[in-house]
Amino acid sequence: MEISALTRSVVKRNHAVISPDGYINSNVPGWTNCTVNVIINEQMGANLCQTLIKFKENGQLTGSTKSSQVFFYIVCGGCTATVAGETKPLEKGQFVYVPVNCEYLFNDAPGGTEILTFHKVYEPLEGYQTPSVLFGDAANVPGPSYLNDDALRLQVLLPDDLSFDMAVNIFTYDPGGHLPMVETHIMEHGLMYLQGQGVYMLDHEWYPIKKGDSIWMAPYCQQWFTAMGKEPAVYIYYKNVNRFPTIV
Ligand code: UGY
Ligand code: MN
Repeated sequence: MEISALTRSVVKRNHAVISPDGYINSNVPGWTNCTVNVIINEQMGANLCQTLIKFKENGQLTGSTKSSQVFFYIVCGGCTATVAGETKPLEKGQFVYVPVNCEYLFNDAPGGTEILTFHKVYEPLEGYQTPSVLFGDAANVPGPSYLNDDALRLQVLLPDDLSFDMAVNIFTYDPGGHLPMVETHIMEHGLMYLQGQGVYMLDHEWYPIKKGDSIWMAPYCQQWFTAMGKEPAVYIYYKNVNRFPTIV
């Protein structure tokens, strides 16, 4: 028998593991006929926001970005996205990057469609233009091996271009594949598992993780992962990049 007093979720000073069993929905103005879970945001101590939206019948998201850019990724199902006047159908694995000060509408989504979002306050860079709207498809993004390890593959979804101050990547680990070292870095992460399972080490604590789970890693949260099970483990993750790293 499951016991409802237990969860794998934890929220700590410099990391969090959020499993879907503890989701409580938020009402977001303009996002209608859908459930919204704010999985990571500044209330937690983070500098990013990550949400998961699940559509019911006739769900839609309308609004406009302000000082934050938003990356929308179709986890399952599909929809029609209209961003800055450009309309495209989106299905599983496809995405759209919505820059600051930009209107958007997501509709025509069958019930059960899930969209993951990453939000970050945009930091302009002198001499570079603010990025424009970008539609893409993870299926068309190459996944070269990571640090010469064929058990690990990394897909970089946004252009490697200084005008962007956030990266969104998909990391695939074959069973038994693992990060080649414990990472200790200033960049922050938000992530969600799209497939598989494994064990994440965060700040020297060990967590079993599986599809549907999300993780927040604050700057300098030490991190390592190994995939377990019979299928590759896959997560999509956010990282802040390309800006002067300190005010000191
Ligand atoms: O890009 C990264 O820092 C990545 N290797 N980190 C991670 O997957 N935890
Ligand atoms: Mn990292």
